[in-house]
Amino acid sequence: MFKKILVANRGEIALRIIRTCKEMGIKTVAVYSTADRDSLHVKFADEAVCIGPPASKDSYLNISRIISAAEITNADAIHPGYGFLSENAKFSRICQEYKIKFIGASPEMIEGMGDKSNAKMTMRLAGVSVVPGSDGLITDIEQAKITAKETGYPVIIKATAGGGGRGMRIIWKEEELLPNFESATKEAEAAFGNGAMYMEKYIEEPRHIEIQIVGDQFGKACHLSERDCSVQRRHQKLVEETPSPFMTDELRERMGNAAIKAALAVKYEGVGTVEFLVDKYRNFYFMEMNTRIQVEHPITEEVINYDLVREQILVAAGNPISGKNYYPQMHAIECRINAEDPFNNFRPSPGKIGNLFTPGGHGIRVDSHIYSGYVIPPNYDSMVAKLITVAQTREEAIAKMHRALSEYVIEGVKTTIPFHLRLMQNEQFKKGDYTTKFMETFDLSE
Ligand code: MV4
Repeated sequence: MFKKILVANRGEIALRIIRTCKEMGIKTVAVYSTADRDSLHVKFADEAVCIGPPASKDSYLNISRIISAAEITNADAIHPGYGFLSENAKFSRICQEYKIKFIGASPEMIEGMGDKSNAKMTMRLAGVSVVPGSDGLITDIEQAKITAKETGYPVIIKATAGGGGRGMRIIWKEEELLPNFESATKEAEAAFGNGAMYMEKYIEEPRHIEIQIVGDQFGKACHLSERDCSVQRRHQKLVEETPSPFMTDELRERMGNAAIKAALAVKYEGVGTVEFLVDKYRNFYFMEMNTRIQVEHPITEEVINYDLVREQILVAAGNPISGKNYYPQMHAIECRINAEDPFNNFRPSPGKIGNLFTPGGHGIRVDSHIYSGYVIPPNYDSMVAKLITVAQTREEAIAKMHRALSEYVIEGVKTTIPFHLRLMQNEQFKKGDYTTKFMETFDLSE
């Protein structure tokens, strides 16, 4: 087992990882930017190394500084959390070269899954269902026209280096193809340094349902059921829940098997997520594979009673997985509490936290790094807490969430708590009747 893990992240996920390390008897090293010197991850870790100024590129994204911190503290592994360097192939490769275990995917896996068109082809060849469309990349407008006609409008073009909605265009008729192909290519070129595009049939009003998987070094893989992440705004998830209100035992079996097939096809090691789009007929299509621990992992932990970070560390250290699938025994919901003003277009609201009261009681989990007096820096993600409820039924989990949200006091900054309070009372949400289009019509004033 590892003796010392460097946590190459900040905020709640850094704390989350440090807590599990403590429980496993593993020493921890925090790294921090000057903006985070008063952060809890710095206080909770056994050692802490300042790695630079606030800008992410000079600190949490700075590979040489993080490797230096691992070298001087003698860390034998690095946990990257989510975001930052968690899916950076170069970082994973450099860790290998320095003989520091990267608790995440191999560089080859990150590269293979990071190229979305390539990932899709890999999955199609493995027999996982994918959205109909181009065979790999679209290289010119004539090919785009032919493929669109064959696929049938509407179609969607996506940047192969993309993800999170950037470099993506929906096209309803042929006239719109050329201008969108050109602008999306330019956008992708500027954002990712790679303008290559592929094309798919556009699935209208899909649900975003993902399957948690875990694989080991011995060629075994299993699934840990789904999370429904359809409540999103501008590709930012706001609420996640498991089980999905749209799920059936039969669909879970089919999606779980597809996710395992995906994992086995790439010999996946560690915890990962296979994202699917699910249409109203319960057809599902492979979208992307995430090779990291995700923000929303706690809801899975709560319904199957399983520590995913512990599992990540155990698998990275060479331990075998149990080899059985896990099914939700409870219902869990996560609300992402962001320092943003929901009444002002979710505009970020950094600043100093005044009075703070955190909800508690039966079935409540709060993953957060904030405290009274803490200053939320403007340089990073605006998420300040994840409020998770777990109960026997969806109705109870929603009622518990409403109760917890109404107890939560975060003074000094605007937060998304008022949004979540309204969402928990929304009839459509309460019925579980929502798709990725839900937030486009959700009215905060109701
Ligand atoms: C799609 C789609 C409809 N049809 N692909 C958005 C981000 C990227 N991961 C995939 N995305 C989508 N791909 C086809 N063929 C609709 C979306 C999409 C979406 C997907 C998941 C969650 C929220 C979304 C919001 C808008 C569009």
